[in-house]
Amino acid sequence: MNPPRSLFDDASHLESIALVDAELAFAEHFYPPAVADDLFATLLAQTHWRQESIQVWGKAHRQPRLTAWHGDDGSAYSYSGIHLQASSWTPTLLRIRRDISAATGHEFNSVLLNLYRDQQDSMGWHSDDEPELGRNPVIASLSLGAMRRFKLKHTTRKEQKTLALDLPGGSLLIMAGDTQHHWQHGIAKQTAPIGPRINLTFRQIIAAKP
Ligand SMILES: O=C(O)CCC(=O)C(=O)O
Ligand SMILES: [Mn+2]
Repeated sequence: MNPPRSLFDDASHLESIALVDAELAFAEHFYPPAVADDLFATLLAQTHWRQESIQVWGKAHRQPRLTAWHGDDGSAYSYSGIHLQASSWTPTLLRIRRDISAATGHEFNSVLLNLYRDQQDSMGWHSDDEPELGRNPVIASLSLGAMRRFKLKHTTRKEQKTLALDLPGGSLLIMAGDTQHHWQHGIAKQTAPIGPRINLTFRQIIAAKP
């Protein structure tokens, strides 16, 4: 039997990013530009994008982006009062999942797609720490389309500077280990006009909610 491949030791150009209380790896050119552009166009056109409403203090707010959730049959996911039933895998999503699994040695049974239509779309500070993801989830985040700035801030150690990572189309960011216990991440709105960006976060849901 082959030993499991390390997250940071493979031929996929993933390089470790040093950050306390976190395990991060980044490949700026996981896909070459032509492939990334193709995947972006296909996903933009073929995805059934929805604008969900989340509950904050009992009040419904429309999310400032569009989303879609795909995964293995029967998988479901909940956050901020949204319950998403997975749509099935498409050939494009299966292809990306296969490439990311080959590069990381990790399996993923679901993917959340986010479409940031322009500079006004965003994602607030959060950790991906839902119980369904298990204790130390490996989350693989592929970016396509326009480059946006992804920020990470430590939740308790104020001396830790916020880390800003520009995520260009075709880049892959892996968050693993105890990253989700100590850091929040998000994508802020920006003033400079920018075109659409799609982000896919591949996740492994370990248990169905009762
Ligand atoms: O768009 C991104 O880069 C981040 C997406 C994200 O954090 C999420 O889907 O949980
Ligand atoms: Mn996240």
